[in-house]
Amino acid sequence: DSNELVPVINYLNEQKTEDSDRLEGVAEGKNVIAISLESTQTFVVDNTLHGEEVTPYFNELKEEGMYFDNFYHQVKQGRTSDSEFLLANSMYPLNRGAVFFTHSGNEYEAMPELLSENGYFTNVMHANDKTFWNRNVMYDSLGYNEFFSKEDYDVTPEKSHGWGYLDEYFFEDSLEKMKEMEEPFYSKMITLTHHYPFTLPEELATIEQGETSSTTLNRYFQTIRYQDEALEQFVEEFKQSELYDDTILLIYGDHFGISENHQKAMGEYLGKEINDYEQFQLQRVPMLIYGKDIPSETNHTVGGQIDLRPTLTNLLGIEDENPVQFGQDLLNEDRREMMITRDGDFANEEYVGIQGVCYDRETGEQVEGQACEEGFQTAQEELSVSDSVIYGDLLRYLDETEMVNTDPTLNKNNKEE
Ligand code: GP9
Repeated sequence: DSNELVPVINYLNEQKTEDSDRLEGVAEGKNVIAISLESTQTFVVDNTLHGEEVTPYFNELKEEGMYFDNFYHQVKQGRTSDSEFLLANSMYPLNRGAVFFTHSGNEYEAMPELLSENGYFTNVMHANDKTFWNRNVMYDSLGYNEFFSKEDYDVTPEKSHGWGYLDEYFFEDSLEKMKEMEEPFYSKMITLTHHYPFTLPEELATIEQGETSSTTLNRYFQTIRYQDEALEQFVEEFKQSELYDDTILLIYGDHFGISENHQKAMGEYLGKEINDYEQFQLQRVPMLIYGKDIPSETNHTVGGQIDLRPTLTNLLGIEDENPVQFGQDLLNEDRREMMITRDGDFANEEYVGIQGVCYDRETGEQVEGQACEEGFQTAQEELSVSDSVIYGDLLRYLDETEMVNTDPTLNKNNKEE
C-alpha cells in the first residue's frame, strides 16, 4: 500500500542536498535533443591513434559546451535500454534482466510525461525495429508521445550496414523531422552504427584500425570515428538551422563498448596495465550539454546517468514534483558527489570502491582501512531502495503518499487525536 513508499521518500530526503539555482531555467521553453551515443566511452576523447585524434569533432564541440569528464554509465544487462531507464526515471535499472522487459507494466512518473505535461512534444528517434528492448511497450509507460522507429526512416540496403540504418542517414532524416515538429519538443535520438562487433564498410573508414591484440578494439576506432563524423554533419547542420537559437543538446554515451575481456588490448593501447581500478574508470562515458546559453566549461563532478533528469529539468526550469529520484543536479555545487554502479561499487570525490576494495580516486592507489565502508553501505542501501520501488510498483502510490505526507488533516495520527 501507500505506506511502502514512505521509507523510500525518507531515504531520499536524507540524501538530498539543498537545491542550487545554478543555470536554473537558462533553457526555459527550449527544445531538447538528447543524443545517446552507442558504445561511446570517455577513453577515446582527446585521445589519438596513429597520431590522429580518434574523435576530432567531439573534442572540438566539447570545448564549446559544458563537458563532464567524470561521468559514468550505470547500466547492467539491459544495456542501452537501461541507460534510457536511468535518463527517464532517475532510478537504477535492475541487477538481472532488462527492466524494459520485466517491468514495462509498472506505473512511472517519467520525464517524458513530465515534459509533455509542460507543453513538450516528446519523442524517441531510433531506426531499429520498434519492438527491440520492448521499446514500443515501455515508451508508452514512460509517457512518450511518439516513437520514430525503423519504419519511419528510409531504410534501404544501400544505406544500411551491420545493425541497420547508418548513422549519417539517421541523423540526416531525423533533423528533417525535427524541423517540421511542433515546438517545444524533446527528442531522444539513439545511434546504432558504432555497435559491437564494430564493423564498417571499407569506403566509410577514415582512420586505420588499431594494432592491438584485440580485433574488436582495433575496429572500435573506425566505427567511433564514423559516428563522430555523422555527429559533426548533424550538429553543423543544426547550427545553421532555425532550431539552433531555441534548442539545447544533451549528448552522452550509453554504455561501454569494449568489455573487460579486452583488458590486455586496452592496456596495450593506453600504455598501462588495466587493473580493477582502471577497468572501473573505463566505465566513464562522455556527457556534454551544448547550446546558445550554456557556458563553456569542463566540469569534474563525479556523476552518472542517474543525474541526467534532475540536471535537465533544472536547466529547463521545470518543477519536477516526483520525489522518487536517486540522482542529483550535476550543476549543484553542494550535491552529493557519488556515483553508484549496479554492482554496488561506487565513486565519490575521494574514493573509488570496487568489490570491497578501496582506491584513491585520483591516483588509483589502494587505500587501507575503512575509508570506503560508508560508501559501500550507502551503495547497497540505495540499490535496494530503488529496487523496492520497481518490484513493488510503488510509484502508483505516489499521489496518495504525498497527500498523507503534506496534508495534516489527512494524516492518520492527526485524525485520531
Ligand atoms: C538496439 C540498440 C543497441 O536498438 O539500442 O542496443 P544495445 O545492444 O547497445 O543495448
